[in-house]
Amino acid sequence: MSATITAFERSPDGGKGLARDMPVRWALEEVGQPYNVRLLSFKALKEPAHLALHPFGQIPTYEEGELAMFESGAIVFHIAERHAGLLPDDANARAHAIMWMFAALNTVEPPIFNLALTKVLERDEPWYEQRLRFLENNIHNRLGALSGRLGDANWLDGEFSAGDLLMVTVLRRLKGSGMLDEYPNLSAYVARGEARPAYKRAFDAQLAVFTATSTG
Ligand code: GTB
Repeated sequence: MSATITAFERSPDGGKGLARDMPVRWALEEVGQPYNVRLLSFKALKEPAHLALHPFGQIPTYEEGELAMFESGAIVFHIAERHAGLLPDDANARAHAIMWMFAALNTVEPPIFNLALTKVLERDEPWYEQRLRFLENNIHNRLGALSGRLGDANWLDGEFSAGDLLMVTVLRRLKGSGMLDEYPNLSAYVARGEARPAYKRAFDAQLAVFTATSTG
């Protein structure tokens, strides 16, 4: 039975693949699993039917038979554990791939996410510029370290893994900020992720939703 995920009926990102159904779609495409998508309005996110699946009233969710899950990272991990292609068989290499999944979400993403939030919500605060510099500095610290670790390798730890899938997803949020440009190997890493056929299928699928709901 195909899994069903939830996504925005009309994503505020304009189809740029920044909403968090994107890593779930990408993971499913990487492992060759078909899936259904249930589209939700912002209003429907906070209604009882959806809150029963997701206590915080967000997307994405993932339903597969009796199993219902939320949290994109946990969903990607579940998909990677159930199907070949996103986690190595060797126990230590697998542990490393999982470590990079957590590093992407727990160590690299927070300052990137906070910068985006600050730019939207805190622009009128007297300390806005100071906060911006602080977060940009934090991001540069992370990017510098990540860039050093990646070096001239294609992926973070051997073959492409769920760790790379989440790291590329997180770094994509910086596109347009110019911050990635200072790290050519990270820019190339993101481009390599985006060039994967599975990524392209996932991106096109979420863009098709946006296009259909914007013109329809
Ligand atoms: N930790 C959770 C996960 O990873 O699954 C976070 C889920 C989450 O933040 N979901 C957001 C949501 O449902 C959508 S993705 N928000 C509605 C709400 O909270 O009421 C976050 C997001 C939203 C918009 C853009 N954008 O426009 O670029 C990018 C990312």
